Amino acid sequence: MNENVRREMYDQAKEWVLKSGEIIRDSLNEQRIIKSKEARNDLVTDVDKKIELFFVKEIKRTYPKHLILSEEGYGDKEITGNGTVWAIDPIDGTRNFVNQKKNFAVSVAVIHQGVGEIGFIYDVIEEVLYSARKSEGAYKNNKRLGNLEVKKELEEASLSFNHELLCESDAFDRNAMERIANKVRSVRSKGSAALEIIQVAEGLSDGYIAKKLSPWDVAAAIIVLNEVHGIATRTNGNKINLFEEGTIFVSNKGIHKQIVLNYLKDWQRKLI
Ligand code: 2AM
Ligand code: CA
Repeated sequence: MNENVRREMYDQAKEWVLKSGEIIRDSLNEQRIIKSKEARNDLVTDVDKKIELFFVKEIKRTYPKHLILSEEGYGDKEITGNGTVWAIDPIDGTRNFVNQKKNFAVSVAVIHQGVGEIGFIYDVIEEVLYSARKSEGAYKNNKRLGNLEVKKELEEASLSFNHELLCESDAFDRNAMERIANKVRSVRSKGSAALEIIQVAEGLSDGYIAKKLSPWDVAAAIIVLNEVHGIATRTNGNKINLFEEGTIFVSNKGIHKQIVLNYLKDWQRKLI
């Protein structure tokens, strides 16, 4: 993508992301309409839908040729990967939004010809905007994030896992998680994939391992992580196609290979 086009889209998207945060903050004291989706742990509220619709309307009005890949169904059904695609999660961490009224984020990515170009993760309650443009660095509000330290000692690492990894399934061996937990210093779980990847990008956590995440959960945060030289792959070490659902393992360069080779690679009974 041309640098000027990227900057122009970044400025436009930033305006929408900040506006979406304002709408969410204004809605915090209203009575919520909460529904469970097919998966037992998956929730959606009227705010998730309202915010997604806000983005879809603005993007379609401003960039009619762009496609939208989004969680709540207002985006496009057929995504080929060609052209410009927006991956949008109106609220990442919906359960936190409902239960805690914090620890959730708006996540917006722009992908052009399959390459992540622009990423925004907005922690709406803390009013912290993480952003990145490809090859132009990552920012926390207006402060540039430094490159990640390369830490090698697993014994000193703090990781986070998502809930699904700790449940037995025919798709993976959860003993791998127990083996990793025994090796590292601590394991946490925040409940928002986007914010957990961002914690790695900020150097506050050393890695995040999760199962079955969608493009809108991870694309924007991976774009930010790339700019600080963090690594994001599938749990078997394979490259991530930003349009596909799957597992994810993000970390700094120092521990990535050892965790994939010693703990994760043989862990999947089948690809998920
Ligand atoms: P969501 O809040 O947008 O649904 C929680 O571990 C993290 O995993 C959140 O980022 C959540 O995103 C994501 N996730 C993806 N699919 C999920 C599911 N079926 N159930 C619960 N969380 C899911
Ligand atoms: Ca969501």
